[in-house]
Amino acid sequence: MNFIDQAAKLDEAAVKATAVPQISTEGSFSEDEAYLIQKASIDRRLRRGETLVGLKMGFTSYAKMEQMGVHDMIWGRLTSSMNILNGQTIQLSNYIHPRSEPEIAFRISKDINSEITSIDELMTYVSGVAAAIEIIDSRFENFKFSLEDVIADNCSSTGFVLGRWCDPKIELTNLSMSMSFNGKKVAEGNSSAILNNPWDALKACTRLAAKYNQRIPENSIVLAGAATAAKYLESKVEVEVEVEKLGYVNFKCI
Ligand code: OOG
Ligand code: MG
Repeated sequence: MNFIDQAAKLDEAAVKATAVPQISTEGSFSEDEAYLIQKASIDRRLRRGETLVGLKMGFTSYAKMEQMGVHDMIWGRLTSSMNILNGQTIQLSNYIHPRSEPEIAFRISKDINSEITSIDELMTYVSGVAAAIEIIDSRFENFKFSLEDVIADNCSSTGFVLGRWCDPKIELTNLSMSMSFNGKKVAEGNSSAILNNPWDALKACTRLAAKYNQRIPENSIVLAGAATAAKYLESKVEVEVEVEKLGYVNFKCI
């Protein structure tokens, strides 16, 4: 397994919006090797001038694990080019087979360099929480992958949209979360589907980031993972996510 070649293949697949075969069909590789490929592909983006703006958690809800047939938490990196503004329009031709999903985002107020196990302590590192949408676009054909494949592919990340920042003291359990396409509900869930409490997803993120020597920088964001299954995007659709108490966030597709 040549990490650099695999990273280049996945990065080019994203740039060209063209799917590639799963890496696992060439032979088995470990989770640690998958994270090395992810890091090498993100390093290519950073060399092009993008900056690291956050981390994301994946498969923190059963709805997502069931949809994708993968049963372990994963984490990936978010870069500046993935940031889509609230209300912005995206062009679907820039993507392979994009899907969107409802999320909750945390805004990190000071560097996190090690695992933080207490939610009270974690709260001292967070200056805001927001309703968010993640756009995922697996670089693998048919959106099919093994756990190692999807880790190498930076957990399918391609975009994220943030709503308005809210007080982090707002209770994040048991909030209804829904996503609609042109005003029609396409996914409904609850924030407690995210590891029973989205703060536990941030806690898990501090553990995994520390394990892989990834600092969670001041002013970066962390996505907790989707509460519902993701839905394929279509042209002329306005996607809106509502999280109870946190409000609305949206983007449009052409
Ligand atoms: C992998 C990304 C998972 C989440 O929120 O669970 C994820 C995928 O579903 O392609 O972002
Ligand atoms: Mg997600």
